[in-house]
Amino acid sequence: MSTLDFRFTKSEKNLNSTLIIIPMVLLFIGIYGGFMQTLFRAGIVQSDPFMGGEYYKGLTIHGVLNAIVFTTFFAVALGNAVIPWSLKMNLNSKVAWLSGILMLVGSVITALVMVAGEATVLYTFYPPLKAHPLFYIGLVLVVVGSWVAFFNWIPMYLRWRKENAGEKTPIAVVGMFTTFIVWFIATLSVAVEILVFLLPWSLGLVDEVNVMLARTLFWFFGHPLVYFWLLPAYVMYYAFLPKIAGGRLYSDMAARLVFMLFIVFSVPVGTHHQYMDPAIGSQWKFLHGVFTFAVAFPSLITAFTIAASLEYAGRKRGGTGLFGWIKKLPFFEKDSWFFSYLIAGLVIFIFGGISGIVNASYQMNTVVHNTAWIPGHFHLTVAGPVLLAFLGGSMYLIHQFMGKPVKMKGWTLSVPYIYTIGVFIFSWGMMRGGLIGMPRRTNTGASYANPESMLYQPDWMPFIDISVIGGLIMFLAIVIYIVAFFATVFARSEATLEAVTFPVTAPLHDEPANWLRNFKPYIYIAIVLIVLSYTPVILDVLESTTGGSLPYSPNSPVPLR
Ligand code: HAS
Repeated sequence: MSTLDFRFTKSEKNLNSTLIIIPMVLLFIGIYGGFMQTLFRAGIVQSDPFMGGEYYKGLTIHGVLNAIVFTTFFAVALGNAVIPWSLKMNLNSKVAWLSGILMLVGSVITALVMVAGEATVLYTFYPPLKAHPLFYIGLVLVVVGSWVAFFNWIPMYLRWRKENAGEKTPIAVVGMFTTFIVWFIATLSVAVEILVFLLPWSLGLVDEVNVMLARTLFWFFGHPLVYFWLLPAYVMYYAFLPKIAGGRLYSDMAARLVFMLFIVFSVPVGTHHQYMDPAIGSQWKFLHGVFTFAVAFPSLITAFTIAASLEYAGRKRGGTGLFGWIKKLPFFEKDSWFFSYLIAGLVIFIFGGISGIVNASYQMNTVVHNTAWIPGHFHLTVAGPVLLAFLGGSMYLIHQFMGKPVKMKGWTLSVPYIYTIGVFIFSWGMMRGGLIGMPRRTNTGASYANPESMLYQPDWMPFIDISVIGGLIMFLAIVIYIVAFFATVFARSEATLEAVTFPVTAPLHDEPANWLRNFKPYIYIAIVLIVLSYTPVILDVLESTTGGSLPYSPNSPVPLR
């Protein structure tokens, strides 16, 4: 059966549309929370007119809804879309719905607890900041729901392998399995952190919690989390972008190697978020630093492979000369609106990647850690390439699964370019401010602009103002996107869009690469590296910490009992 003959069931279409639409509403609430942060900092507003509350409340809503909820839903929806389509097999619908319902219930619980001000703990939920037990329970449901989706794909894939022995697994399937293998390994540690430590502590069953151990378990999860965000974008860069650009994937082998390297190196690197933490020996920080440079390598391969694929497309479209092919790419063609989301993200990621390499270097990390440089970095990664790829992907999935024509195509096309201008201005302001010591995440009451605040520092103000301008442009771009998205959702269906299809690319060369066909060896290597790199870290933490901490609230000067 060709992919043209494959049909999604109505139930699959409804599920995937739900998995896109509901988190889009949550994303918008989260982005609104983010925009409010920049206004608080600049002293333009003192309190959120809709949600009220203090700085940590808004920042928690922003981080959790955007970085955890929206991304997890999108990754599941993309997997539910490209895996059945590529393997030409329908999902087990009951299991797929179970996964969706668990995630929806979990997200709604988490969102309500945050809006009620009962979880001002940021997306890292570091103790001793303590949230209401329902916050942790909601997050657990989101994660378990995503596991159920993954477990639903595994038997399909095994059956496909049996029936298609000797055939290469389609690249989009390799990418989605890589995403969820990394996610599954990473979430095991956060499951331990929540179920063994934070939840009993939040329920009052134990008084104290080991802060360093909890942070270490969090970062075991926290760094691979960033690749869980990035990998679905890579699926779209490798599987869709060359075709949308009018060309082919330059090297199928490079793409497969990239995904396998992410399985190997995504996890044993988390301590680079803890370079400045006590309790972990510097030799283990060095080891995690080495692996951090290793995990940048697949992104460097991606830069060259995707650039070569784009050059091939540009030349096929008539481009000549050293750079003449770039002009021929469909940057401003309304029908290629999806291209703009992917290419703008890639351009942003050049700078996100460079700033990541800066963070990874221990000495430079001592300058930028806990400063506004870091939000500058992650808005060039998760809130740049990842967000734009997910927005483009969401529009494409909705258009396909609901059979609706994309509305406001000109505006839809312009969103990534407007957003890119905004995020560059925003991140430049944050990073320059960070370099002169402007801190991140400080709960200063209202703003750095208040001369009575302990953290008032006039030198920071120009950079805060610059980031407000960038934030405003980013917010405008998102408002345009949301209008176009819901205009598409509520548009009249198109009968011609009966069969769902994806712009999957063909490789330029035939490269057998048999050594890249099986996930197992790479999972084994990853497990060995994790054991070698994390056992001494955990032992160090256990040996050098005694007792624990009572809960603490940002609004209370004394620890809570
Ligand atoms: Fe990071 C902190 C190091 C990538 C997200 N990172 C963070 C935090 C987040 C985050 C959220 O070592 C803050 C966490 C917190 O709340 O405390 N990061 C790295 C490194 C990489 C990296 C080495 N980060 C990411 C990605 C993220 C992300 C991806 C989200 C999706 N990061 C760190 C470190 C810290 C950190 C430290 C801790 C800092 C601290 O002290 O707190 C690498 O993976 C980056 C490799 C990327 C490249 C770029 C490749 C370029 C490409 C584009 C090519 C363009 C083309 C277009 C083809 C080498 C692929 C051509 C254009 C035409 C027109 C033709």
